[in-house]
Order: sequence, then C-alpha cells, then structure tokens
Amino acid sequence: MATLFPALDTPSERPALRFGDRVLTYRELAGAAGTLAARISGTRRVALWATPTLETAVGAVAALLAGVPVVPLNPRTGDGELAHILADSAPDLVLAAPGAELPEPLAVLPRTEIDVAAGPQASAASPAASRTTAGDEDPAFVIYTSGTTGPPKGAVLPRRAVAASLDALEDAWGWTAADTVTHALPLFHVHGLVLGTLGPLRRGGCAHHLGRFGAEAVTAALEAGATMLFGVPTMYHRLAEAVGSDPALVKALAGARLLVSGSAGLPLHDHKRIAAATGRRVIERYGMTETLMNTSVRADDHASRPGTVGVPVLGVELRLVDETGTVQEACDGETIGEIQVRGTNLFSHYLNRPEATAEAHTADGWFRTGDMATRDRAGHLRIVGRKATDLIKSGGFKIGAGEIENALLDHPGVREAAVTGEPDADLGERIVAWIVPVDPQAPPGAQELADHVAGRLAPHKRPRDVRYLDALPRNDLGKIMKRALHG
Ligand code: MCA
Ligand code: AMP
Repeated sequence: MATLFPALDTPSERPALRFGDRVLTYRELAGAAGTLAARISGTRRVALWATPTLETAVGAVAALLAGVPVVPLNPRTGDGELAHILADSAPDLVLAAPGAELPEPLAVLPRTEIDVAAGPQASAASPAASRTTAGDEDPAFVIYTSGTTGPPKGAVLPRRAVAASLDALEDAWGWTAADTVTHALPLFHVHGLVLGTLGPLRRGGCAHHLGRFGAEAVTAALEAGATMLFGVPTMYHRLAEAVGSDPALVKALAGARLLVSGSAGLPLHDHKRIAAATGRRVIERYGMTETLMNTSVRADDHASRPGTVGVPVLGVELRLVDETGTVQEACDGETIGEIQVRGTNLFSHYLNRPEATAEAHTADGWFRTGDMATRDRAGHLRIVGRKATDLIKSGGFKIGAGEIENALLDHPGVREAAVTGEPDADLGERIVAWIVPVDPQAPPGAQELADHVAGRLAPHKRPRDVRYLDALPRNDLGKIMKRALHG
C-alpha cells in the first residue's frame, strides 16, 4: 500500500515530534526511523517498550515503515500479564530506548535499541530504501485489550484500518499539517499512540507529548502553539477543576482550535464548567481498540449538544440493534440499542482467538461493540451504557473485572473475591474489590491487595477501595450477584 506517512517522503525541517525539550524534524525522523526500519526489516513481529518517550514514537514509525507489526507494551505491566502478552504474541525482538531497564520476562528476547539520532549519514538506509511492501490487510499493530473474562486479547489492526481511521478524522476535524496535537496519553493504546502520535505524522503536522499530564504543562504547550488537545475524561475533569482559579489555563484552552475527549464519556458537569470558563466546547469522539474511531462530533458542527459522540465518521457504517437482533431505525433520542459497526476502520481478528473473534461479530459481519446508545433526529449518538457489567472504564482504561478477581484469588489471604466499578468523579469509575478473607481476624490490607494486583497486572488495574465481607451474595446456582453488593 502507499506509505502511511507521506511527509517522510520529502523530509522537511518542520517539527514532527516534540517530547519535552526533545524535538525531531521530519528530516531527522525520516533518518532515525528509516535506519531502524532497515535493521528490523524481515522480522515477523516486534514488541515495543512503550514508555512516553521520543524513542517509542520513532520505534512505532520505524516498524510501520518496515511493514513489521508492532506489539506496544505498557512499561508498568506486571510480570504475569507481560508473560501472557509475550507468549501470545511471540515477538522476535523488543525495541527499547537505550538504557531502559526491562523486566525479567523480556530478558529472553533480543533487544534492539532505538537511536533517535541515527540518520542517513549513520547508515546506508534511507526511508525509501526501507519502504515496505506490506499490503493494506497486513497487520500494523497488535494491541492488547481487556475483556469480561480471561486475560487480555490482542486486537490485530491492519494497516488499512490505521490509514482509514486517521483519514476519517482529517475529514471530521479539518485536521491538517498546520496542526500540533498535544497530549499526555500513554503510548501503548490506540488513543495516545495511533491517534495522538501517528495521527499528526500522517497529516504532516506535529505531535507534542507532555510526558506527564498537568494543567501547567497543557497551558505551556498550547501557549507554545499546539492547536489541538487530546485527553481522556479524567484529564478534562482535572482541567475543569482548575479553570476556576487558573486564568492562564483558561486563556490557553480558549485559544486552542480543538479540544477532543475520548476513551470514556465526559460528564455534562465537566463539559459545562469548561465551556463556561473558556467559551470553548470539548468535542467527543467514540472509539474502541478493535474499531479505532467510529463516531465524532464534527469540528464544523456547532449545533450538537454536549454529551453526544457525534455521527459516524467517513467509512464507518453504524447501526443500533435491540436484544432480539432487530435493527432500530428510530432517531428519537430515546430508543436504546447496541452499537454495531462495519467498515475499513475495523480490526481483522483477535490474535490466536478465533472463537472470540467469531463471538464479537454477527453472522452478517457486523462488529458488536457492547456499547448501548440512542440516536437523535440529526443522527447524533449518545452512549448510555455498556452491555457487560463486568467491564470497568477507569481513567479511560478498559479493565475486566474477571482478570482482577483472578489476581486477587491468587493472594493467599483471599478466599473469595468480586470486583465491581463504582462512579468516581475523577476516574469515571473506580475499581472496588469485595473480599472474603481466609482469616477474618487478619484480613490482607487494602494496600497489600492493591500492590498485589498492580504487581501482577498493572497499576491502573489495582483496586482503589477494598471492602470485606463474611460471604459474597450468591443466587441459587451459586453465581455471585454483583448487583446486590452495592445494595
Ligand atoms: C500507585 N501507583 C502504583 C501503585 N499505586 N504503582 C504500583 N503499585 C501500586 N500499588 C503509581 C502509578 O503507577 C503512578 O505512577 C501513580 O502511582 C499514579 O497512578 P494512578 O493513580 O493510577 O494515576 P492517575 O493519576 O489516576 O492517572 C490518571 C490518568 C490515567 C493520567 C488519567 O488514568 C491515564 O493515563 N489514562 C489514559 C488511559 C488511556 O489512554 N486509555 C486509552 C484506551 P507515576 O506517578 O510514577 O505515574 S481506550 C482507546 O484507546 C480507545 C480506542 C479510545 O476510544 O480512545
Ligand atoms: P478500549 O477497548 O479500551 O479501546 O475502550 C473502548 C470503549 O471505550 C468503548 O467500547 C466505549 O465503551 C468507551 N468509549 C470510548 N470513547 C467513548 C466516548 N467518547 N464516550 C463514551 N464511551 C467511550
């Protein structure tokens, strides 16, 4: 297929990537990524140690230039989950920044260091020389995502899905080479890596990563010329908390071209506080690891009300379906159905999981998102919930209750465990663990259980609250009744 990054064909001195004080121009990026692409060309699949650094961005671009699928790894993943991802995806090598300390499960893999200063002068390779012959359906990424049960599944995203989704956003947002996107998102998920980092590069614009999220860093980036801000609702919630007492932040947000929120719903209260303080609206787009972007409020649509996720973007077919499988045509803002999608934006399959792939699709080839929504007369979707109560969205991360329960049950002091999500003003939902201890006189402490889960899975999966019970509520069949837990 044509290159994913046309701007690397005629490299300029324009900035492509900015991470703190470190900047790479398109010429420098073409040199560094082209050199690395030549080194890894011919490998079957590579893992990427996805720290929030320039190296991660260069590593991803290099692999895409070489046509080698990339498995981004959360550098905070605990050994248990990391071992699962490595066994499942079987990468040939790991790309990592020089000096990065890699944990035990990665020690067995050959390591290739990402040299962001490498250029044509340092090697005979040029981006053109390393241009891939990979086709549209060849995989670009394998991104791990949680389900309701079992360990995370690897969603295989073909190159055409990446191209199609990013180009659909060009249309929806009027996104051009003149835009600089700023964000502080992690680089091991679609939002931060595909949208926030590769998105600007596909347009020939600039990606400015803040390293760590904070109102001051956002203000400084927007003052320095960033035009678009990407964030999860937790980040906009924190900005909404700050706007009341931070005139510099207000001015910076007011001057941005586009404020975009996604990964979870942004509460109306936060929409309102930001709009009241800055005169600017935050627009929401709705996506999923398996589908990349499905819908968005369009930048040129000034009529949509806050709280909707807009309309299907170019190339996406979308329908709402009730429990009986009947497609609902109603555009009354009230009739609820599951969102099902079809289009060039979709993943091809879950790695090594043909049954899971089949289950996720209808017989006629639509992907079942599991998200429930209504549609108004203008076609704007409003997400009202999720089919699965065992999926929790916390801080914009999707987390399966089952994987946390399994980790908790591995603790010697835990006899029974159930995990639920509770509303949380900052995180959207907060993970709550309900524990029946082995010894009621000496139950494991909340911090100990949080550390246990963080160490095995990842810190964002740790319970924020632990509640102790003598027994879990069960129905006649012995199934845990989670709804009774909060009652
Ligand atoms: C705390 N920490 C621990 C422990 N407790 N580490 C180990 N063991 C423990 N017991 C550490 C954390 O690692 C972290 O370290 C620090 O304490 C704070 O962690 P935490 O409280 O979890 O962070 P937070 O402040 O609550 O984070 C909020 C956040 C984060 C920044 C908004 O949730 C976030 O980055 N969310 C983005 C999620 C995202 O990108 N989702 C996209 C997927 P330290 O202080 O050193 O950092 S969805 C997607 O891609 C689809 C396609 C879409 O639609 O977008
Ligand atoms: P993930 O699988 O981590 O990529 O998360 C995808 C899920 O995030 C979707 O299925 C939705 O439940 C949720 N999501 C993403 N964007 C939005 C949004 N703007 N509003 C509500 N939910 C969203």
